[in-house]
Amino acid sequence: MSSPVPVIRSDAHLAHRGLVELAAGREIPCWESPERVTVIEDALRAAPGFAFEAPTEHGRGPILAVHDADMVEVVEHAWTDALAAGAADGSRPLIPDTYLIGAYPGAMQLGELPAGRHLQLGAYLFDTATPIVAGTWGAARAAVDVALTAAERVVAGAALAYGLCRPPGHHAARGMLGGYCYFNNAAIVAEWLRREGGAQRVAILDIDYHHGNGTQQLFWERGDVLYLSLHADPARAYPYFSGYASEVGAGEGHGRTRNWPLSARTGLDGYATSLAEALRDVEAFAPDAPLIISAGFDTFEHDPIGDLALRTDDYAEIGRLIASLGASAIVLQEGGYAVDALGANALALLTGMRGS
Ligand code: OKP
Ligand code: ZN
Repeated sequence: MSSPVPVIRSDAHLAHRGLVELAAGREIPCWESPERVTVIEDALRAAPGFAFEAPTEHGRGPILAVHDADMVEVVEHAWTDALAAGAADGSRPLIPDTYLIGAYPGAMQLGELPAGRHLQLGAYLFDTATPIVAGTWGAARAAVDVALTAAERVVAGAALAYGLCRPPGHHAARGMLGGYCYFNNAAIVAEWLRREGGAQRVAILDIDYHHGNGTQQLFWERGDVLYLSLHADPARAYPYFSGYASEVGAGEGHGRTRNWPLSARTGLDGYATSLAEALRDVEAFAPDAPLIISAGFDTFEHDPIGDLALRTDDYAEIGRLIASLGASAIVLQEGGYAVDALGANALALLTGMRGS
């Protein structure tokens, strides 16, 4: 019997509850709910072979190694600035009404932002699905600590560790927030392995339904971090503007980004074909650090915001295929919104990865 798989989890996320998001002009309850990770933790606790641990604090340093300090301050202070300015009564999430898109400046040199961090939010967000509430800063900080603590367990010798991150991270870029994401947990771990872990080459495999535009942006010109993503074709699926197969990185990062856009209703066969290509890329890159997996279960056949067709048992097979690399791995939770199936799906992936 192999040693238990460390599962790093925190209750700090419970205070991050966004209330509403907009879908086709309608106000709907946030898909990205606290229950998502509660059900995963419950399912793993009911199964043998997992050891549950709280994260240790790593401070802001690893976050600031990846994200703009001004953006981090907006996440920290937007809520209290809004209350202090009387711009919010604390009963509803902050969702900006005005966004600083790339076309705004044209040839103008714009250099100033309003002082209130709640008013700066629209300069960093790229969608309306990423609300700020009182508990957001604490939850986003804890998710980073969860990810880094999982990484530490693997660096210390565990073959596999699972960081039950919430909020997720892969849509957060250097100076951009969105897609339920504030800080890019996987990218922070990759950078931390480079700076603190002595690694020269780090690979991130993203198996969430959505393209990890944030992770791709962060490592676009980097030769030392391989970013591979399987996801719904952005021609029909969020985030729409990135994730096409033609995107392969630039400069020293040329060829170190690869994307596999998938058709609607892709099941295990089609998925495994693309995954095999990605795994060959990992092997050719020969990382000298644990493999980082951005793990989303929104590829599930019944996911409410996805349209792929993976089944619960398929996650075990995907886990076995990844494990066939023989590399140690840090699995970090990203998306997945079919709450009733999330526990079984996470258990299946981890069971496949650990080999029993
Ligand atoms: C976060 B993660 C679809 C709207 C999608 C945001 C999705 C964020 C997904 N109609 N809105 O990658 O699971
Ligand atoms: Zn997703």
